[in-house]
Amino acid sequence: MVILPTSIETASALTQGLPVQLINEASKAHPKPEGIKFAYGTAGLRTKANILDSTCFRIGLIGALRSKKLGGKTIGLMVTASHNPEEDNGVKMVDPRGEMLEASWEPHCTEIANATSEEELIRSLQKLITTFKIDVNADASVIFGYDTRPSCKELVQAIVDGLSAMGAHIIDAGLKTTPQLHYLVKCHNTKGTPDAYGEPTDEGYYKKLSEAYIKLVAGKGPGTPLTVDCANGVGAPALLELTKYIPKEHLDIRALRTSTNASGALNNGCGADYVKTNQCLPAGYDKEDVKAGDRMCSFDGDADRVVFYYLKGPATAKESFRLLDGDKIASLAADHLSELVKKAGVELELGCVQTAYANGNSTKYLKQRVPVTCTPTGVKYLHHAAEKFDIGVYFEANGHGTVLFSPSAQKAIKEASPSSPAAQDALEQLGALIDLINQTVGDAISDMLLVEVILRSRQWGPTEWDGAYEDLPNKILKVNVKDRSIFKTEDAERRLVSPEGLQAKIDELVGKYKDARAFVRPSGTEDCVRVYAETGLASELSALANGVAKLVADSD
Ligand code: 16G
Ligand code: MG
Repeated sequence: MVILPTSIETASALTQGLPVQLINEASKAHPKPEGIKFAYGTAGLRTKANILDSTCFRIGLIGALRSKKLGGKTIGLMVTASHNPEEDNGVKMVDPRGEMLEASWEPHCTEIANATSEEELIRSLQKLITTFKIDVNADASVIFGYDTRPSCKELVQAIVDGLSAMGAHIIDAGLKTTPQLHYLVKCHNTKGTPDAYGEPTDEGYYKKLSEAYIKLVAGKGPGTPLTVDCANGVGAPALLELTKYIPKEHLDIRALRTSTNASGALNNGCGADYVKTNQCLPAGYDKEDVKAGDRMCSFDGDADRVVFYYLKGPATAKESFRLLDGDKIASLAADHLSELVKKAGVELELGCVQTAYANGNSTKYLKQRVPVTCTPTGVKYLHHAAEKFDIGVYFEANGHGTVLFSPSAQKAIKEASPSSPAAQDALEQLGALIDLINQTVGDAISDMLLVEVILRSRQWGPTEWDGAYEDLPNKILKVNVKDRSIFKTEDAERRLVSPEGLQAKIDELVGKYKDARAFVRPSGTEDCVRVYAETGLASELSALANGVAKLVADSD
């Protein structure tokens, strides 16, 4: 007779190998600050760096368990707070294919980060182990990277302490952009397989991108300079390294805001978020000899976002500034890739994924050309929706995005027999684009190269690119509320279901303006509620945005 273990017996058997003693001891060196509530959100765990030590230690523990759950596959941990101020920091987990942590683990990360004592910490770890039936005795491998923030060193030590307590194999990737870390995770896990993504080294990353780029721009004549604002962050050394692999005639970079050691400089008056939010040049650019028509772009603090822009008049005039944001990158990429697919004569469906923040006119433009879907904010949602297409172009308006080629699309492109030299050329270009684009996550460097390739191949400057459609005037406002968790949304964050009655009031207000749209959602990274408004008439924008913000504030 076979005696099946009861669930309690199964649970205790599962958690038996947990090194409780080691975890307890190590945890004492990383006490949780009292009265603070952490939450694993869209960007992992992110807050002021000086209260993150215990969280990093515990994420180390969880990272090791995640790897054990997946049979020892390498998991990534990235220490960064992206575009946030320098004093913030954060940590997020990267799954084996280079994608965001599986959502069902997020509440456990939150619970474990909030355990108030060693006993509670062990209990919450045991709960994770039994919920996901983790073999604690399995091997674990974790790679971590970090950005240029001064707080990273100590936080990384906390992670290492967590990983060591669990006996994980640790790979220190050092200073990295977030997308480089995603790349490395995928490379480690696919090495030696038919799906090998690339060499799991820095050199492998730069070689893969630069070789594909050179293939795509070869013979297209010398390029014109591109000014890059590196946000005084980790994108600066990465960009500098990349330029060593690409001759200047192919990529002529003028790197600005590269002070990674200057205290307080990170994201300060510069970077993709500053430029997108304020819809203006990085501070001080008017003294940087930038001229009308120059191509410029800005990375964010961890180089996973990029926005482009140019001036159509003098730098000193605010109205000269023209933003080419994530929506404009999506339209450029979708148009170019659709054209190549058509020329190549392969049957592939290309679709676009946006969020509610996409400018109404970009959605209109794209919908006339390709299928478009809308998801909630956050890369994990867009990424998964993009996987449903053969070629999925996804971009948030803030410049975070990439293009995914499904395995079958990659196969079709590789194996197609071209019917003409033009088809052959299109297939070769698609093949190189598959390598140029970092398909694990949005990557400022890779996206920047993609834009450069498309502009070069069309002989376009920023003005021609900008001509696709005219952005509707738009604004994002921040409203501080007592409790943002009461703001609940539906329909990909385009409508509020709670607080009751607020959506009806917003609808009524929006109805008073021409071609207007507005929505309200709780931020996933800051303690506030965000209001987005767009109107057909620029003169009406502030009235609508402020009006909606007031409705939110009054409902509090
Ligand atoms: C995070 C998200 C980004 C999103 C932003 C919204 C990832 C990797 N990053 O930075 O995609 O646009 O949050 O911030 O998912 P919010 O919720 O504060 O508006
Ligand atoms: Mg970022």
